[in-house]
Amino acid sequence: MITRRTNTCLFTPNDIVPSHPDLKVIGVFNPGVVRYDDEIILLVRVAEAAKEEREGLKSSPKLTGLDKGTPHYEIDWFEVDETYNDPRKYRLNNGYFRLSSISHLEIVRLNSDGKTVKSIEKLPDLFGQGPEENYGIEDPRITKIDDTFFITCVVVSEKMGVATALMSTKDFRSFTRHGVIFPWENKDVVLFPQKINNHYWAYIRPVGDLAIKSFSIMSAQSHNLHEWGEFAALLDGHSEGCWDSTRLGVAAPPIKTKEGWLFFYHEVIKLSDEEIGRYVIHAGLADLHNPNKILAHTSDPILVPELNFETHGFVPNVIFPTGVIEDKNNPDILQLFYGAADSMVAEVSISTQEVLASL
Ligand code: MAN
Repeated sequence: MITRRTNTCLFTPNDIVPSHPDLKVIGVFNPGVVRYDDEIILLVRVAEAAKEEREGLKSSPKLTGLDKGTPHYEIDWFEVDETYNDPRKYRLNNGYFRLSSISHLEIVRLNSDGKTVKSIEKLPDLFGQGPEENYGIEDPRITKIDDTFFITCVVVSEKMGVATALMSTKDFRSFTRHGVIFPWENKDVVLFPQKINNHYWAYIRPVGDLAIKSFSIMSAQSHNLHEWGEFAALLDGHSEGCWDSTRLGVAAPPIKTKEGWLFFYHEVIKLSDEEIGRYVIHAGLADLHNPNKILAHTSDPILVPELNFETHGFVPNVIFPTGVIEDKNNPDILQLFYGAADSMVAEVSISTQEVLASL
């Protein structure tokens, strides 16, 4: 484990105004992060659930459209399999799943220290739009390539299931959608901040039903950020446990260091199929000229959920970093921004040298 130099809780669901009178905010978490002028900008995931409760039924909100920037929702009610125990989703009696909440993104501006909030803003562009996003947008990761900020995010819909889509912006006021780039079922997609050997690169984490082995972090390459190929499997889970106990996913876009591309990734440790597990954090290092070559990774986690706001919340025992920036005043310090227990957003500062020494 490495030393937490500073650790700050930034904001909680109480700081967010619901987007509709029928909904309540149950979590604000998993922020994409970037330094922009004198500020640090976070794109945060806001999860909302129906306020109303009905006996014997569970609710799942979906977006039906935006009217002058205001989202419209419909709430579906289901009888569910009561033996399935995961606050994030329900298993319906026909075997299909529905989410217990719906997410959109909001823009949070922090002062340049990354520890104090200046403003939190809703933008119509950052709600799910159209049939590929009608169950919402989740877990954004931001990468600046040349003068454009590219955002990979999970989109959920009846049409496409759980997929990863691409958006871009130059000013964090208007956003362009580029559609789904990794279809069902792909999460934890991060882009590298520059071309390597004339290609754009991404780390991705596809999953499926017929697991021959644990799911790997993979790489993919592209000429244009839209069409991806050259897939290579890179990293498998490290821990012993049940068959899918070792799900991994890259946390945030890799950071260039003299030693290689430094990246952080989560590992889900669960001892049985029934439990959600603990989300712990590892670090890895990849060759600067070939991200398929993993030079080192930690075998023991560098961060585990241990503070009260990490071990308690909507999904207990979760640290889920989705953004990393270098401290402006101290080149050795990295600030990791993470969702804690799928409930709130926090920041932890760590030393790059200490992380590299642990590899
Ligand atoms: C999944 C994703 C994340 C979430 C974690 C922890 O990996 O849905 O959005 O934060 O689980 O619950």
